Amino acid sequence: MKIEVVELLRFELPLVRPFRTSFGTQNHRDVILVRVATDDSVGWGECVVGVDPFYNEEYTDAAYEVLVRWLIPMVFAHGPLTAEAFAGVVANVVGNKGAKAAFEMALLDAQLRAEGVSLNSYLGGTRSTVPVGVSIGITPTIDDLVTVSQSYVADGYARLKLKIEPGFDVEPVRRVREAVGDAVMLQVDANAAYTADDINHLAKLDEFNLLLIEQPFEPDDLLTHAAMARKVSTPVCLDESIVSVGATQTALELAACSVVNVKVGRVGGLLASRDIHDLCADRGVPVWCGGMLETGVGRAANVALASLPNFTLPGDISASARYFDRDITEPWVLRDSSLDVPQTPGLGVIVDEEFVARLGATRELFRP
Ligand code: SMG
Ligand code: MG
Repeated sequence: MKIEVVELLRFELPLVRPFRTSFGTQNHRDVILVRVATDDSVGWGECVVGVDPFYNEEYTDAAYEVLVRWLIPMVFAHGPLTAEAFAGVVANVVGNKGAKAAFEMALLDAQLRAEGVSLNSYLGGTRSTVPVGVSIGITPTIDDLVTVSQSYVADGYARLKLKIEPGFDVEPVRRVREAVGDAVMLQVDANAAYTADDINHLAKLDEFNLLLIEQPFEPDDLLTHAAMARKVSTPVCLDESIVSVGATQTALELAACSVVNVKVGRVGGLLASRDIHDLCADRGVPVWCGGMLETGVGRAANVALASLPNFTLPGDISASARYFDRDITEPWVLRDSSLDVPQTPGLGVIVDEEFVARLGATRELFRP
């Protein structure tokens, strides 16, 4: 592809309700979109990093700067390229995987639109709908959590994920399990809020028939995750620790997890995500698609990825209405606790640029 223009759009999109995790509260998305125009097509990518470096070390101001100062110039200096070549072209930039993933997504979208190929078929997807769940933030009271959980079940979600932290774990899970019954799939996510001293406490979650417990400990503390996996019967899943194929291999060798959360923005892009999927499939380890409160753009990438065969657990890929009053693409709609996989070229969604402009988006243009 010969790239003619790269454009960065940035705007805020309010969430329908605050989302609180063990590391902080989010009221809106600070969205960066990458728009790539080639001689014969246009592609879009979404940068899913947080506004603060709390989930991982990336944050939106830094991701924007990395795109402007390094990634865009490196791509322009390289000349015509494919989406597959992108990771190699920007390999000198260490980390910054959310920024890289956004650029790669836009390149892949442009390339596949030009070829008339849908993202899901390019990646090797085998499903036309993907099962999804909803991630529920920490609430002021357990009663609130029960109410919110019941409302999502009423909306049609067959799988709930509860955010937990020290002081908000066993009792909230017990109450939600009692309220929603055994038929609803339930899992928890600690976002690294616990330490090795908490293993016996976390083992109390075993009685609630959870699908998994996600990332109880620090991302680089694989040995404590392995110790936990030996001690508890609930499967341990890693999120923040899974930053690459190599990190996944190490985690599996150490038996630090038996389930893997794959996030495009955390591992550096859709192609690395597919590689991690393939590795886990070879090892018989199920994966599922994580979420970063994406707009319709990033959600399209997640849905296509989740259509691959070893994505056997529901993803954190909820309908647009769970996040925003109005999405920036056509809305994603829940049906049978699933989303439909687009079959049209590329990501298969159209960005509502008029709406994005009304949100006050800044647009910065770059040419070779
Ligand atoms: O996109 O529905 C979503 C949110 C899923 O819980 C979710 N993501 O650790 O898995 C996670 C969190 C990280 C994002 S917190 C803003
Ligand atoms: Mg998580």
